[in-house]
Amino acid sequence: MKFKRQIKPYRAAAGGWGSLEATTRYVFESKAVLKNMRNLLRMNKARGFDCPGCAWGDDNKSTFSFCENGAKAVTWEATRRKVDNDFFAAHSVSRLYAESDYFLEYQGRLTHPLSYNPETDHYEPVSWEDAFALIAKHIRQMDNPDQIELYTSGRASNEASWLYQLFGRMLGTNNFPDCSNMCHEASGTGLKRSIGVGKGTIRLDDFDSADAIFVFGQNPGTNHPRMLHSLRHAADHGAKIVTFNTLRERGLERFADPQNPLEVVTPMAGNISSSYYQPKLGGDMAAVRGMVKALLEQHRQQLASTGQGIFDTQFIAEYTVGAEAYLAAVDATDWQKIISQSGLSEPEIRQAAAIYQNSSRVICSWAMGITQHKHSVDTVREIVNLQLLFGQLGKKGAGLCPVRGHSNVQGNRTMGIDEKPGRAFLDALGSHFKFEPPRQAGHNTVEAIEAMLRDEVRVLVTLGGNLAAAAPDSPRTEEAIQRCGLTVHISTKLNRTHLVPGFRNSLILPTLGRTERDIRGSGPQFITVEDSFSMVHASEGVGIPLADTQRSETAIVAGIADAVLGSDSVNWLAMADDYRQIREHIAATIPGFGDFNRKCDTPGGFYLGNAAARLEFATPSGKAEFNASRLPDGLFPQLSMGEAPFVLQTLRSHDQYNTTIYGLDDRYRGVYGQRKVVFINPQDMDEQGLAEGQQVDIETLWNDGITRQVQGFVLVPYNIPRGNLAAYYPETNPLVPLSSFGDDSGTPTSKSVPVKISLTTEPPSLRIA
Ligand SMILES: Nc1nc2c(c(=O)[nH]1)N[C@H]1C(S)=C(S)[C@@H](COP(=O)(O)OP(=O)(O)OC[C@H]3O[C@@H](n4cnc5c(=O)[nH]c(N)nc54)[C@H](O)[C@@H]3O)O[C@H]1N2
Ligand SMILES: Nc1nc2c(c(=O)[nH]1)N[C@H]1C(S)=C(S)[C@@H](COP(=O)(O)OP(=O)(O)OC[C@H]3O[C@@H](n4cnc5c(=O)[nH]c(N)nc54)[C@H](O)[C@@H]3O)O[C@H]1N2
Ligand SMILES: [Mo]
Repeated sequence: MKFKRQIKPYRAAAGGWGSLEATTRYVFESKAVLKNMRNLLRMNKARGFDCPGCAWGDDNKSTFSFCENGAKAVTWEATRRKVDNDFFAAHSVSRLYAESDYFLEYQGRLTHPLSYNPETDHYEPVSWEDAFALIAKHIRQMDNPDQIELYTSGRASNEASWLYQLFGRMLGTNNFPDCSNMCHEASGTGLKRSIGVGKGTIRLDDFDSADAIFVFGQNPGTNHPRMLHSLRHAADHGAKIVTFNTLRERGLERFADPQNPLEVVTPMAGNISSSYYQPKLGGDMAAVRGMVKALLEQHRQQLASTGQGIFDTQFIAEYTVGAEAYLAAVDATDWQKIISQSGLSEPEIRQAAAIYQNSSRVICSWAMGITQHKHSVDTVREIVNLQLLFGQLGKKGAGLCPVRGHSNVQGNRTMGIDEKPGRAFLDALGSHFKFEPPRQAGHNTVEAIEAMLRDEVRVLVTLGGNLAAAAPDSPRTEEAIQRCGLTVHISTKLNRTHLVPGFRNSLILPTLGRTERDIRGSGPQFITVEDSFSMVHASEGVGIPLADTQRSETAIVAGIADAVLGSDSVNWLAMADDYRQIREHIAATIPGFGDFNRKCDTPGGFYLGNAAARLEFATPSGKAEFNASRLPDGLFPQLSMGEAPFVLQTLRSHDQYNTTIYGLDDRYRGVYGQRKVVFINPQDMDEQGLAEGQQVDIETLWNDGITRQVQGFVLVPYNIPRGNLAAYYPETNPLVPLSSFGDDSGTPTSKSVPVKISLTTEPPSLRIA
C-alpha cells in the first residue's frame, strides 16, 4: 500500500461531500459491497445492529442513520480478509511486533483459537476445549482470586459484560480494570459526588430545545459525527453553540449534513459554533471559574439594584448544599490566576459568561479534553457548579452531557464492570445467586498494570480492547503484560496486545462482532447496549460470520466460567445458549431492568431514567453538592522545576478508532498519509529555531529518572495556544508516565504530558505508523 504524505489545509465544511465520498470509498473498496450497504442501512434501527462507532444516541428519524466514521467501523469489522492458521505459521510474533498497528488490524479477522508456543515464537491453533482447560488450570493454580485481572473494553454487550462480572465475583475478585478508567472515569466520579449519579442527565431531544450548548474539550466532527447533526439542528433553531477547544477543530466550525441531500449539493454549509474559545490544555476549570466570577458580579449588582439576582436562588435553596462555600472560593480566586491558567482573556471569559446568562436552557457537554487531566474530577464538578447556580437540571433543554466513547461503555458500568462496585449492587448479586461477593475494591487499569509489574498477577483476561497500546507508558505496560503467567484475549482482530504474550501461555480467542449473526442453541440471539443518554436497546447482527470456529463473546465468557467454576450453582452454558436467561438475571439484579426481555422489543429502546434529572440526589446530603475546590496550582505539581517547556495532548485523528488505525489521513486537520506529526504554534516553532516539516523527538519531563521519548515527529504549524502541542495516540503513549493520573479518577493524564522537543538527529525507529 502506498500513502502520499502531505499537509494541506482542509477548506470545506466538515461532513458534506468530503464525508460522503470517504464513506462510499470505505464501503466500495471492501469486497463485500452489497453486504456492507445492507449493514449500513440497518444500523441503529429498531432491529438490526447498534453502530459500534460511538455511544451517541439515535433519534430514529433519519433514513440513513450512519456517519462516515460509523461506516468505517462497520466495514472494518465486516472485512472478508482473515488472519488464519497459515498466516500465523508464516509470521512469528517477533516479526509481527515490528509492524505498525495499522498493518496488524488490516490483515483481517481472527478466525480460530490460538495458543502461543514460546519455542517456535508462533501462535498455533488450539481447540476451544483445550483453551478453556488451559485457562482453568492457570486459574486453579492461583494463590488467591486477586491474582487475576479481568479487563473490559467498551464494545462488549450488556449480556457478555454482566456474565463476565458474575464470573469474576464468583471467583472472588473485583479486579475489573476497563477502558473507562482511561476515559470518562472523572465524569462518573465527579457527577456522582455532585449529583449522586455518574451519568449524563439529558436525553437526545433536549438538544432541540436548548438555548445554548457549551461544548468542552471534544471533537465531535471526528469522534461523534452524529452529534454534529444535533448541534447543527440546535444552531438552526437559534441555539448558541459555544465551544471550548484547545485546537481549532473543523467539525466544530462548519458542518454540512451529509444525509441532507440539499446541503450536500449546495455548498451552503452552516456554521456550528457561534463562539469558539481556545483555552490552554487543562485550562477549563479556570475558564469556568472565571465565568462564574463574572456571573457572580452580575448577580450581586442586579441584586443590589433590583432586589433580584441572576442565580436561581430558589433552586439553590431547595436542591443544593454548599453554595456559600463555593462562592467564597470563587471570590478567593483572582482574575490573574484565572487568566494565566485558562489562557483566555478576561473579556473572552466575560463574553462566554454573558452568553450563558442570556440563555435560559443550557446543556454542557464534554469529553476527553476535560477528563484526561490531573484535576479532571474538579473540572467536571466545576461545570456542574455553574449549571447548579442556574438550576439547569430537571428541565427540558438543559443539563449535563458527558459524551461517552465506546458504544457500550456506559452499559458495561451499569452491568457491574466496576472495580469499586456499590454495596447495593453486590448485595443484590449475592442474594440472587446465594454467594458472598468480594467487598474489597479491585484494581483500575493503572493499578492493574502496577500490580502486574510487581508480579502480583498470574492471569490477565481481556474482553476486547488493546491494552498494550491503549494504556500509558507503553514499554512498562508491555513488560507488565509479559509478567503474567497466562494472557487471554477475546478479540476480533490482531493487535499489539497479542504480541506481548504472557510468559507461560497466551491465548487469542476469536469472537464474533456486533454486526454479525449470532446463532446459539436456542436460535438467533440479539444483545443489548446502552447509549450516552441511558437508552437501552437491542442489537442484532446481520453479517454472516467468516468461520464457524468464531464464537460470541457471551459464549466465550460462559465457556471460561464453566471450565473454571463448573455449572453446579450457575448454569453458564445454558445462559450462553439463550441470552434471554441472562436478561432475566439482569432484571433481578440491576435496578431499572424489570421486565427486560419484553422491553427489548420497544422500538428505539427504553429509557433507564436518571434520578438527578428528576431532582433526586443520591448524595450523602440528599441534595446536589457544590464543590469548593481551589484551582490547581499548576498542571504538574510533581515536577520540581514547575512547568515544562511544552504541554502535549495525545488525541485521535479522523482515520482511527482508538488504537485501530483505518488509514493515515486526518482530513479536517489537513494531514495526509502519515501519523507521526506534532501540531505546534507557529511562533513557538520560530522561537525554537525550528521549521515546518522538520522532524523532532519528543521527550517527557518526569520525576522518576525514566527516559520516555518518541522520535521523528514532523512539525505541523497549527492554530493552537502557545506552549501547547498535540500528537496522535497511540504513537505517543510511550510518553505518558504510568504514575501520572487524575486525582480520584486514576485516569492517565493523556491530555497533559510535560515535554520538551528537539530536532531529530538519529534516524527514527523502524516502526512507522
Ligand atoms: N471515529 C472515532 N470515534 C470515536 C473514537 C475514535 O477513536 N474514532 N473514540 C471513541 C472514544 S473511546 C472516545 S472516549 C471518544 C473521544 O472523543 P474526543 O474526546 O473528542 O477525543 P480526542 O481525539 O481525544 O479529542 C479531544 C478533544 O479535546 C480537545 N482538548 C484536549 N485537551 C483539552 C483541554 O484541556 N481543554 C479543552 N477545552 N479542549 C481540549 C482536543 O483539541 C480535541 O478536540 O470518541 C469515541 N468515538
Ligand atoms: N495517550 C492516550 N491514550 C488513550 C487515550 C487517549 O486519548 N490518549 N484514550 C483512552 C480511551 S478514551 C480509551 S476508551 C481507551 C481505549 O482502549 P481499548 O478499548 O482497550 O482499545 P481499542 O483500541 O478500542 O480496542 C481495539 C481492539 O478491540 C478489539 N475489538 C474490536 N471490536 C471488538 C468486539 O466487538 N469484541 C471484542 N471482544 N473485541 C473487539 C479488536 O481486537 C481491536 O484490536 O484508550 C485510552 N488510551
Ligand atoms: Mo474512551
